[in-house]
Amino acid sequence: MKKLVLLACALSAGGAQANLLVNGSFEQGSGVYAGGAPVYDNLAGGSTVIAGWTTVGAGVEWFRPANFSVGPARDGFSVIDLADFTSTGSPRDGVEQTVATVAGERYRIDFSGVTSQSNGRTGTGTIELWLNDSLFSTHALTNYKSFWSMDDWQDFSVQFVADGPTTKIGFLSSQNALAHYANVDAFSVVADPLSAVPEPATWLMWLAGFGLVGSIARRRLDAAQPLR
Ligand SMILES: [Ca+2]
Repeated sequence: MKKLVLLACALSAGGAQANLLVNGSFEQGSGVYAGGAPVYDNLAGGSTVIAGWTTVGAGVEWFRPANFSVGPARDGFSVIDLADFTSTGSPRDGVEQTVATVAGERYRIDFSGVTSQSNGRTGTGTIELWLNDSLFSTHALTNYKSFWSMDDWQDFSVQFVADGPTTKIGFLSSQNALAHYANVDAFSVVADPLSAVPEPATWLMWLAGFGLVGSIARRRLDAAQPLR
């Protein structure tokens, strides 16, 4: 049994995939946060202040929920609002980053979002996932509250198969920022191989199955032995 446990641990450790995104939690960057100022940073389109990311459209708001006595962030301290408050949502605002991929391989994108009805917003929000400048999927935020709390994050997971050596990934909003919040955090892109190594639980089921078959075979063999 000890060998089985060791095997399960080894498989579990080997199954962890690295996040291909740089700074997927929006914790690193320059600008006002470099000095630790307790304010949000309103970033226009084309900004590379958030490490690893480029803002598009009218940009985003980069902030720490704790500075507004709400939160916590889904991961770490900082999040972004894809619906920048200066934006009308046309054409789109948000952040983009290009990651290295292998054509034909599958990947999984995970991210989290939260919205609210505070400050005149409707309590709805939509996150658009764009791959190589094409809309791939849309995700509705439904976890609103009548006050701005940001304590009820909604988690999303999407799979895609890459069609080239790089994939540009965009998290965008096409909504009027004065009517919606689309606060997001904890983005990750990981390899999700189509021919994945089975999970440890699957291995253990297989091994248990082999043991059962072996046991039945032994019993049959015993039963077939002539009496001496
Ligand atoms: Ca974060």
